[in-house]
Amino acid sequence: MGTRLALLSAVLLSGLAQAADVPAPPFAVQVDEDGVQRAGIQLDSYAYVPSHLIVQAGKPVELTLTSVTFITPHNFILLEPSAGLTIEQDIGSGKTVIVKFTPTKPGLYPFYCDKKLLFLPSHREKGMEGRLEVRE
Ligand SMILES: [Cu+2]
Repeated sequence: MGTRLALLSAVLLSGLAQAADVPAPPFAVQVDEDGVQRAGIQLDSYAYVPSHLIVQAGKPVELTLTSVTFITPHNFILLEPSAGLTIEQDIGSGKTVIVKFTPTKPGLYPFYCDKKLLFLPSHREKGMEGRLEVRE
């Protein structure tokens, strides 16, 4: 037990050390006992953490989107109607919103924030983008 904890700490610490330059590994979402795939995503300026989630097709997904920004509003857009994905959700600064959907088709689908101030690049262009990987 102690060894496993130490190992886990080492993995977490090395992950933190690399966070700045190496993309985090994909996050495989677990299926809860009630069959729902639940995960949380933190929204900051300008990133989603985690930014790459893996879920299974045909099972409901619940994403808890939590903004940790002080002023800047963000959103979560995932539009792939052919895969059952039509999400356009605003998340105000400091707010938490839950979105529910069931992906119907395997694939790799981008999600992003399209907020922008007039004449400035969008948040997506500043790197606020992630991927939902739907597996068989
Ligand atoms: Cu944004």
